[in-house]
Amino acid sequence: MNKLLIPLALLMLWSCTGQEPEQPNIIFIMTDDHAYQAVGAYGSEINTTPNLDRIADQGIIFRNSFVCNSICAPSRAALLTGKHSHANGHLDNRHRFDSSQVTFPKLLRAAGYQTALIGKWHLKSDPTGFDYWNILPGQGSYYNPDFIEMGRRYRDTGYATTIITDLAIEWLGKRDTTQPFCLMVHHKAPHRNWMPDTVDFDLYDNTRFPVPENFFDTYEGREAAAAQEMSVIKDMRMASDLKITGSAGDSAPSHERDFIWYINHRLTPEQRAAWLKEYDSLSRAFVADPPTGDSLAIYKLNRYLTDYLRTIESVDRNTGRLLDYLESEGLMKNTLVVYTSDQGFYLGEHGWFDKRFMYEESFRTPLMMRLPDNYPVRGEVTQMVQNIDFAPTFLDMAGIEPPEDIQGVSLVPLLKGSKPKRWRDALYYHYYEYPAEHAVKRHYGIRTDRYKLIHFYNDIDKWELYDLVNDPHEMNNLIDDSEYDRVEADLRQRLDGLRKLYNVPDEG
Ligand code: SGN
Ligand code: CA
Repeated sequence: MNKLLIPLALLMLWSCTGQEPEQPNIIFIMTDDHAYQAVGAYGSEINTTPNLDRIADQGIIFRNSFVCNSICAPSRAALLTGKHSHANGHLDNRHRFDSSQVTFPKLLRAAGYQTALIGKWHLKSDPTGFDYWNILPGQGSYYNPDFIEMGRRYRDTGYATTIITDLAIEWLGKRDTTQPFCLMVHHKAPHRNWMPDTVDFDLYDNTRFPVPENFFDTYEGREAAAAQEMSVIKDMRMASDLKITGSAGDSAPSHERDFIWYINHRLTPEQRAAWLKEYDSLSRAFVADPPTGDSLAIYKLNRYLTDYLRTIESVDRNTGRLLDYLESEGLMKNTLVVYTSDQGFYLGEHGWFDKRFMYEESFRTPLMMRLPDNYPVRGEVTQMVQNIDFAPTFLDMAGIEPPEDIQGVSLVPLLKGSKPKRWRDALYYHYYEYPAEHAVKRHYGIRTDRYKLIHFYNDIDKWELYDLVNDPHEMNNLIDDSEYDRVEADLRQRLDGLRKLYNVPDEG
């Protein structure tokens, strides 16, 4: 039978028998910049996420989940196409997504799924392959966000994470219950500039978070790391990032002006009153007695983490609301619920915020799944998986043959509990957005279960080699250590092999 006809046949069978369709529903929840270090199920030492953890507790947690290019829009393009950046054409945030490409929502839709996308999109071209879409333009706004609903622009009142969840629940309530569905819920949070909901202002007040042991990293032997501009100490903006106004601490006064304008013009009087109550006294205390040196560095870290974690609190609460809805509607039985982020993030490790580097904190991303009842596996999955695997996985679960040129692999064998003998033993990574904000140089590399080899190129030509067992924080570049010559030679060969496998063009 033609492969596309199989889902149709299942659907007909279901409509005749009145039983649930075998094709599972899919709810894909993705946040923007949520570090695994700030997820309870991953052992967070700085916050709790009881609702996100519900997904892992009732399902599975991926211990080794990675992206292929740690930056927003490329990550989304990889998710939709199941292909590395060079193959889907979306190398960096400045590109416009070629929406004529084959994507998994298009294929699901052709096979009878209702498809919807709500929240951050960031791919510039309009979404394709969705019966319903309602997106934040560009980066979106935390407060009173604009939306573009199938081409119609409007402004809503409230907090982005809550509104996106409301819209998701509303869409679920209106959907055609005779068809399986795929709903993508894409939050803006916890993206910079970390503006919390007013209801979360009492959280983490005066908390002194543990300082990562490499917070004061000096980047010996790592030239690209030394050249970055994403330092908590040097590159955080006092006003928009840390919410401290009047300190004269911002390099460009326009940053503070723009931020104050946003507070005065975007927020409702009630929101503004709550905002000023929270941050005015902080600002006054800072200006009256400004910390200096290391104390200022630690102050910035604490201020950053306080607001970052508050935005995650709202994600957690709203995800709980969505899970409660699915439970109350009896939808859990046949629904795959995915929680992930478009990539990881630095929470002070190496002294940083932001992402982009192939180092662990930004290369990894949280991934938890609550599986439909007929998938028996629960607990941990330790195999290395990557964001190019989503598309083939969802297609596989729906019984749709993935396109031949897809580069990710289906995770279904892992979800079914078979222990595949030949799972991938190395990952390919490639970051392109340079020169650009945060000054992270172009690089590509390979990661195995133990080692990582990275080549920084373009206006630099440097290799880095890490032994992740002996040096999990990637402080010690072993590229010139002769004891690792054989490891390096092997990794170079395997990296060449991956570049051939994925047809990476020679440039870079
Ligand atoms: C904005 C942020 C950056 C961030 C990029 C990309 N600056 O430009 O810090 O790296 O987005 O983020 S800000 O001053 O506007 O906050 S991404 O998630 O869209 O890739
Ligand atoms: Ca992001």
